[in-house]
Amino acid sequence: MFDTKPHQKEKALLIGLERDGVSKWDLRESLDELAELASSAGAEVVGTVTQRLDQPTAPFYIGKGKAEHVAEQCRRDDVTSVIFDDELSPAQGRNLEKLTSRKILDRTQLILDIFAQRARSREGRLQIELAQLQYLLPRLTRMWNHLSRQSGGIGTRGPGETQLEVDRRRVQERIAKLERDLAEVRKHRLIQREGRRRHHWPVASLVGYTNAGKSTLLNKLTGADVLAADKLFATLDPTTRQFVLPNKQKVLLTDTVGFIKKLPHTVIESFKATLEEVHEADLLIHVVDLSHPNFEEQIAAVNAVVRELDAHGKQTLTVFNKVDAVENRELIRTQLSAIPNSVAISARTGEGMAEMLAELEHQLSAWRLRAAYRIPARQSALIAEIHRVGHVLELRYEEDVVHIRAHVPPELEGRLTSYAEADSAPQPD
Ligand SMILES: Nc1nc2c(ncn2[C@@H]2O[C@H](COP(=O)(O)OP(=O)(O)OP(=O)(O)O)[C@@H](O)[C@H]2O)c(=O)[nH]1
Ligand SMILES: [Mg+2]
Repeated sequence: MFDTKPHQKEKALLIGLERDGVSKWDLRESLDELAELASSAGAEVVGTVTQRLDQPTAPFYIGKGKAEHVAEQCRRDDVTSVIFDDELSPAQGRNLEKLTSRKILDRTQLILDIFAQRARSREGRLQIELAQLQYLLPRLTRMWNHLSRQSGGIGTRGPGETQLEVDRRRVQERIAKLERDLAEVRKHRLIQREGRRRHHWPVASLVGYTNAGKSTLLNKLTGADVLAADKLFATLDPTTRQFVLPNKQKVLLTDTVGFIKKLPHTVIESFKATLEEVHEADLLIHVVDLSHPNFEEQIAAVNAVVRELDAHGKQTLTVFNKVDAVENRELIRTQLSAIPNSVAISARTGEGMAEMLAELEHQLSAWRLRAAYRIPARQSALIAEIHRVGHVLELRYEEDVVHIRAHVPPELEGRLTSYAEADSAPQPD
């Protein structure tokens, strides 16, 4: 998308709206993050423009006067692109482009652009192309609708609509093809996962806000060589490495794409195959950048995505990272006591690593227990929960009772005692 000449850096102007009651998220912080996204995409941010409006205007998103002011600033400061903090309608995009003669982008396109730059694996590329086309498809329609409504008459109806149909069909065909290819990739992934399952090693999945330090931690623990960089969405493709805890317990550790607030739904949808790793994990390691001023909102954003992936309720080790950059030691203490089973580390300096490994050992030791249960088949929510947060080894229906042999985390185990098979106390695997 940023297809300027090689040495010419894209110069971006950021635009945000201050809206009453609509956005709980502070505008300033949202724009700061947008600036980080822009520089991660390779642009230089030359300024920000904000406006207080109850709701976006249909033609320009911002007011007309403001839009003209933006156009002038673009000329004055040699701005090459204008980036809006929310999704724009196709009409807004077009009007703004006409008024400013500059490239107009929104947050979603920016994130998709970064993903497109980062995707290395075939799977990653397929997923990002799918997300981009899904973003495009409704816009294709609305754009043509808009055109024929505005100008109407000869040349816009017949041929225009035919062209639209052709374009839409092409995009839909391509989407269908990408979905088929991804289904293949998914099958392959499933085989790999089954292979790993045979080893009976617990799988821990690193989750966290983008730039929290997930890849740095994976590299530190396993000596892997995953790109860790101070830019958003450095990692896109999942990496799984094995490592052995001091007590000889083996663990598979998966690193994957970072999360972000307002992560476009199209992205989550098309990255489902990759994010499946999170869904299938036995344990989540939630890495938090404690040195970030908005770490609490980042935690909430990550939890929201985890929920969307139907991976909530899994056993989670919260790792407060970057403590070397936290001056307020009191903050570390309060966070550690606020969140159970949490540890504070610096993946950079190694501080706190021993405690983290001990906590991992502790949490995973429970995974070595497996137990057998008899559960009435009508308890479908409970059975679904065992699937989601546990690791089912065997499942057998017998009339209206389900026999399940599974590894389950301690909290769930506590709630299942009344269903335990008579002669089966939890046993080491
Ligand atoms: N000061 C400090 N910086 C760290 C620490 N851990 C990671 N970083 C830095 O934080 C930045 C992001 O680290 P990554 O490991 O790439 O983060 P990530 O969570 O994998 O990010 P994405 O792949 O973008 O989701 C890098 O510049 C790291 O060097 C730490 O403990 N302390
Ligand atoms: Mg990473």
